[in-house]
Amino acid sequence: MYAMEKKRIVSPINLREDRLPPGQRWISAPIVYDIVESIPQWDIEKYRFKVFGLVRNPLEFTYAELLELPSVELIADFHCVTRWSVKEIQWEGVQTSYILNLAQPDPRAKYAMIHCLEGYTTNMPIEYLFEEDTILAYKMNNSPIPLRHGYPLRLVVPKLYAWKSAKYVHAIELMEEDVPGFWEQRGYNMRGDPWKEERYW
Ligand SMILES: Nc1nc2c(c(=O)[nH]1)N[C@H]1C(S)=C(S)[C@@H](COP(=O)(O)O)O[C@H]1N2
Ligand SMILES: [Mo]
Repeated sequence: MYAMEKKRIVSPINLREDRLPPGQRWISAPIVYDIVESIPQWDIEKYRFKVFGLVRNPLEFTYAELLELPSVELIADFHCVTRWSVKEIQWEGVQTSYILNLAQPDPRAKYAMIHCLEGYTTNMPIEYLFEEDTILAYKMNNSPIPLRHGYPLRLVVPKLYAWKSAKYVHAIELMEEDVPGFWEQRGYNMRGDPWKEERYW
């Protein structure tokens, strides 16, 4: 028997002529940015990922259950608002569209808040979670995501600046109103489209 080929998604942006957003430059590897100095070694047995808020079917997964869900490989560029970009990072995980379809968003749900284990939060319009290249990744460059790059689970949203690609994700909350997350409360943009240079305010 042959193992089924994993679906491979190349972010459509990587094929565009304006692939490098305005005001950015390429560097070779992502620089670690964290709002706290040290990240604990999370207890994976106690870890849960949740979807809550305006959904008909709230969800809760163990890490082992997440690994059982249909997964994709994603190749996508990564753009930090501090003006560096990294080409073609390879991720593996579950499309957020798949998870949200299981959760069945209430029609009033228009925005999402991403909640992270160390207390970081970030908000975005719900549409970005239905993009085919938005995933909850548990692997980076063919290995489990390194601790400082977001283990055990990281949101990857190639169409937005990297501060929206939340590390150490433990929940997605769906909301009717747009509520600012950690950096958004400190002046970062509520959407953050790099091609429109939506950096601050
Ligand atoms: N949980 C969490 N996610 C986060 C951050 C953070 O401080 N905490 N920083 C963001 C910022 S500003 C950037 S640029 C990227 C950096 O990703 P890296 O640390 O994997 O290079 O993570 C984003 N996701
Ligand atoms: Mo950033």
